[in-house]
Amino acid sequence: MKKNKPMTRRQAIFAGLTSAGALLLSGCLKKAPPTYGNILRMGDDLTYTAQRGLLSQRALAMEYQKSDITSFPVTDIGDPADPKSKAVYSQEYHELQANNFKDWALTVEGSVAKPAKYSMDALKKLGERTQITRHTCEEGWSAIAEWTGVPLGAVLKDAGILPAARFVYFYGYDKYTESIDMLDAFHPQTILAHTMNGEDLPARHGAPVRLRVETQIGYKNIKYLQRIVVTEKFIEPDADISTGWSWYTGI
Ligand SMILES: Nc1nc2c(c(=O)[nH]1)N[C@H]1C(S)=C(S)[C@@H](COP(=O)(O)O)O[C@H]1N2
Ligand SMILES: [Mo]
Repeated sequence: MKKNKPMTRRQAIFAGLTSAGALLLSGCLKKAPPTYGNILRMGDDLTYTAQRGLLSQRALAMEYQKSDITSFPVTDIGDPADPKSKAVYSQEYHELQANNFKDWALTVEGSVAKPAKYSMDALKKLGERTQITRHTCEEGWSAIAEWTGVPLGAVLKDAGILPAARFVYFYGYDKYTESIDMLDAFHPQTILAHTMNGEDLPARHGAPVRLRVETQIGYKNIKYLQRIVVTEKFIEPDADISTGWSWYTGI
């Protein structure tokens, strides 16, 4: 809190509520968590602070056996390849899909020393991890699948992530966006998945690449990935926040 600047009501309540969390975090989280929205969102800050303080960066989400794999519904804002879909239709995505995504490349830019476009082959050279995990949607269903992909941390390292970087923003062809912080970005189970249950990622599950972030709820797992932007600042409005959902949804 800066001197001579009166606390807002929200800051005062937040400061009081999270003083235990703040003490716990001193030395382990240098900067305050992102704050946004109104007083009703106060619990989000508390959740973020508490989880960031209590969870080790390496704590893994539960992994399952092949025999646990279930059917997997499709839920999204619409198919970016379909002009009649309720999502924003993307001519570019439509054409990439028609050519089986051979010309697809993921843009990585922002707070990185070497902004680049990664082809699927270039991405795959950076590493691979396979995990069988449970996806939990905020709408009340969950499903288990096996995901194979490239650790996001390996991609960020390859692009030369700069020391001041704090957040990673993701943009999908359907104009969906998501963002996560560095603890989740470098979490070992956070992968850019290109394979689901041993097959190329099916179109409606987000082909050719989607994010899997197993430490948060379903909507963080952005599909139809087009672009990643590394930032030093928390940018508002994020899709979650502008639609009334929490930005941080740790499970
Ligand atoms: N690009 C994009 N990604 C998205 C969504 C979306 O609408 N667009 N929906 C999210 C939500 S709410 C969930 S539950 C999962 C659903 O993934 P699935 O369709 O593979 O089941 O994707 C998430 N990622
Ligand atoms: Mo969801």
